[in-house]
Amino acid sequence: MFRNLISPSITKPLSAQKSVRSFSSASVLRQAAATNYQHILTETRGKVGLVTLNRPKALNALCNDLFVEVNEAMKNFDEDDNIGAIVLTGSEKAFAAGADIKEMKDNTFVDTYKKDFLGHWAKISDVKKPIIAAVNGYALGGGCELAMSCDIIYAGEKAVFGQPEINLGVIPGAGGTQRLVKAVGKSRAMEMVLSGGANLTADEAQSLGLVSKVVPADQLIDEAIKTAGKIASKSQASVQMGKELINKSFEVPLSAGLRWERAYFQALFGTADQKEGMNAFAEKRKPTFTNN
Ligand code: CO8
Repeated sequence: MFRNLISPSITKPLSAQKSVRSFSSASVLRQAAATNYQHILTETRGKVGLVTLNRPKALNALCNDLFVEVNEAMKNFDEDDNIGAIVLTGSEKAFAAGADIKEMKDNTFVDTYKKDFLGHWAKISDVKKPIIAAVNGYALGGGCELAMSCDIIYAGEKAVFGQPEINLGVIPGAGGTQRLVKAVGKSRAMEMVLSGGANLTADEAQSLGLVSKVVPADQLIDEAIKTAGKIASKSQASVQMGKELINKSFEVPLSAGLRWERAYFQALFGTADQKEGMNAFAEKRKPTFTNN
């Protein structure tokens, strides 16, 4: 059964309903949304969808149900024409302290392999709209990987990025050996993944290119929403093609990537937004994009 409390095009499962929850600075909309999800909060701010991981007692450890909810919220925002970008955040203490260790500790190899354990984490990569991860506090293990699955990372001053899985007798499973290398280089990625330490501070993460902006913790969400709002004001086809192409640069050789880029650039001349954008420039006015 589904019900819509926030945005006309957003539906939330009542099955995940939680009865009592207290909020410090949450908005009314956020509280309404929290009654429908058990482990996350959702709200809209203008054209921006905000997803907040909300499992504070476990430092937002990414249990299976939490990730199911994240995927559903992301899908709903992705399908909502009124939303142009998404922000994903956690609490001031933890963006997420990793996959839920207690939930998975007794798993067997055969089960995890046969059921593709945590394979659904990859669904976040199917989201076409840009996602900004606003990271305060711990982003460890799967938490760091979740942030890296997003398109832009903003960090609060006390954010900590690390891949401690080796301390548990395993390795990263959702990008820690792949995306991290591309963001911070081989040596630091090796050090982090193999020693389970060498965590990155927010400033280090920024200087290495993992993070694009560091701000005081209490300003983080507003900063992320501001940038997301700016992105959401552009033509959605252009934004989504830009995201797709940048991600493609990790997958394909340069010549193929450049060919894709040129083809998409040329295709955009078939949109009303291209006419509006270029006419507005010529007429010295601001463009009004209609996503057509
Ligand atoms: N899983 C489950 N519970 C957790 C987790 C976690 N990852 N992290 C913290 N918690 C719980 C603690 O057990 C504790 O619960 P309780 O109060 O019931 O004892 C509560 O959160 C608070 O934690 P602490 O008391 O430990 O808080 P501290 O401030 O002392 O320490 C730390 C904070 C440093 C973050 C510490 O909690 C910690 O080291 N956590 C584990 C970090 C970690 O190892 N993360 C990696 C997990 S493995 C992983 O992410 C693999 C991802 C693979 C993805 C594959 C996809 C296909």
